[in-house]
Amino acid sequence: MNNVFPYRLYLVISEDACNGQPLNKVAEMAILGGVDIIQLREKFDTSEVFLKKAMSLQEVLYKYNVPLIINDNLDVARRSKAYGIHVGNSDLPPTVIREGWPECQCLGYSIEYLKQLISKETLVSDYLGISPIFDTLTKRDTVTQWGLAGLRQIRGITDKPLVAIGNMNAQNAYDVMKAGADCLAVVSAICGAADPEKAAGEIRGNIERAL
Ligand code: TZP
Ligand code: MG
Repeated sequence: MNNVFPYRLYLVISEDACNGQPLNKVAEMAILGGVDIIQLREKFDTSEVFLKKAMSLQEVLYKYNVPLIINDNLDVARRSKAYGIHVGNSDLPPTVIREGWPECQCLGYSIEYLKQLISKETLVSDYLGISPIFDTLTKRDTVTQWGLAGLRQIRGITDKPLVAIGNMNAQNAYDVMKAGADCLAVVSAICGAADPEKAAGEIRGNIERAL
């Protein structure tokens, strides 16, 4: 945890993940339930469509003072005046993002290999996504399934804020926090829930219990 990343429950949202419910509505309900940061992750949109969704989502987020992170699109991140950007191991490297977007306030970087931890890319990042903790249907092209043991190991190596992702839910939230996560990132357990506010509230409650 630090001033740039004091967040505990991170919603990673896409239109597809919302099962036909309007994205902005799901985001708003999730915020009311306890989500305190949101990433818009649209892997298949054109930049124009992605930007439109980001600008529209910003109207909701400004109302609640919740920061927006854009997944893997520097142009959309800058143009939507996002708080920051999240990149994976095979995306534009964090050092390049820093050069291309000096005003970026929050840069997230996914850790898929242990060797990434001792790198310039990790050094310039504001938080690390530990990806994935558990197997998930939401993302199939993963490398290392860290599990709780892997998360504990990483906690012992770095002081950077750690965001756990990959099948995070109300059942495992407490244990994942106790294993060293600072924040949990969630797609389906909130976006796919019949009541996203209630789902977020249950996860948030178990996070708070572990602090
Ligand atoms: N990166 C690693 S796992 C994952 C991403 C984007 C998907 C997590 O989705 P879910 O539905 O919360 O398991
Ligand atoms: Mg990527």
